[in-house]
Amino acid sequence: MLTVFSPNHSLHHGTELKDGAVTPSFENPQRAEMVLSRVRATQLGEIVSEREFDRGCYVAAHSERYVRFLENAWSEWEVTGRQHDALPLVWPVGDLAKSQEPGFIDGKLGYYSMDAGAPITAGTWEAVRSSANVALTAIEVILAGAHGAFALCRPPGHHAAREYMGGYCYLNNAAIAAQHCINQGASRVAILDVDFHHGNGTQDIFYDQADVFFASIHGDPRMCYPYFSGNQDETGKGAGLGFTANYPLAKGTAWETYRDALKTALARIVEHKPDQLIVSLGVDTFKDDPISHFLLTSDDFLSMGALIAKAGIPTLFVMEGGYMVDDIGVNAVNTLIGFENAAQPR
Ligand code: Q9C
Ligand code: ZN
Repeated sequence: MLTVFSPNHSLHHGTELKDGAVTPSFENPQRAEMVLSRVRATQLGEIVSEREFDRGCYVAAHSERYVRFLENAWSEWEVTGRQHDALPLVWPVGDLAKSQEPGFIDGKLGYYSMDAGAPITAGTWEAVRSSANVALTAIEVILAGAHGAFALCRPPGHHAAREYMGGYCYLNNAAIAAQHCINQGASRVAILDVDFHHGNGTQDIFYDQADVFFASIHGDPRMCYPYFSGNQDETGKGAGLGFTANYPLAKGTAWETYRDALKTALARIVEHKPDQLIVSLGVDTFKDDPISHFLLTSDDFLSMGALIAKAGIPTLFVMEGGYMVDDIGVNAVNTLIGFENAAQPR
């Protein structure tokens, strides 16, 4: 299977607030390097660089003004004389209607975010747009006839909605790839999100669309981040009603229970008859993940890949979360190897 990778990911390295203290983000550059080394060590296949796409491809999944905000945020922050990462500190919740964009960067940061988990740094935009280009380059390989491909994206994307960042995510790489398929003529696409956290951003982007089916398996939002979405009764709205499916699972879930949810989600996906499947591949479902609460083993990711292959749909894997750096390479690549070993050639 072909892997698309950009060294530009390392331009983004930020901090986060953990238990009230500023610490280096769990979402660090070493993550992508560990996955890349494992792709090489296992000889998964060719590794290629991303190519350029125009911003219209990003605007297919986000608003124009949000993309402009991401592009300009660091320079607007920097001219105010601050050097540390730009983090939001105020949000327009409840009746503080989001009627107009603030004129000042501190207001914009809150206006365009769901939490303080997506720091803007000097290299963030360059890394973010390269990550989206990695996903777009890889989906074009699928559109050209490959049965599988791997977009080694960093930063991740699934918490980023049409108009906000959060949870280490800025542009939604999986959503951008999915909408690219539709814009290139696909009738239907499915996105399967196996990251431990609910893919709230992807859900937001496609919530009222019938052409992109979204299924997410994740920690129950009553106990797990992002807390405010991912319940079973969220199934889409308008034309999109019935085209979103959520499978919240309790903390402590291990493979057997996870597998049943995965089979159910895949059956729904097959029913949708998608031309392409995009997997938001977070491996923070791993038993030793430092910020998550499922109990999957490295071998379970082989089984996960095999089950996904059985759906028989051309599949793009897009890297999302996974914070146990020592094992992230094995876990991500095991999913791909499991898929490859079970896939039927087209
Ligand atoms: N104690 C992704 O996996 N912090 N983002 C949660 C829980 C934010 C995860 C803290 C986690 C964001 C792409
Ligand atoms: Zn996650």
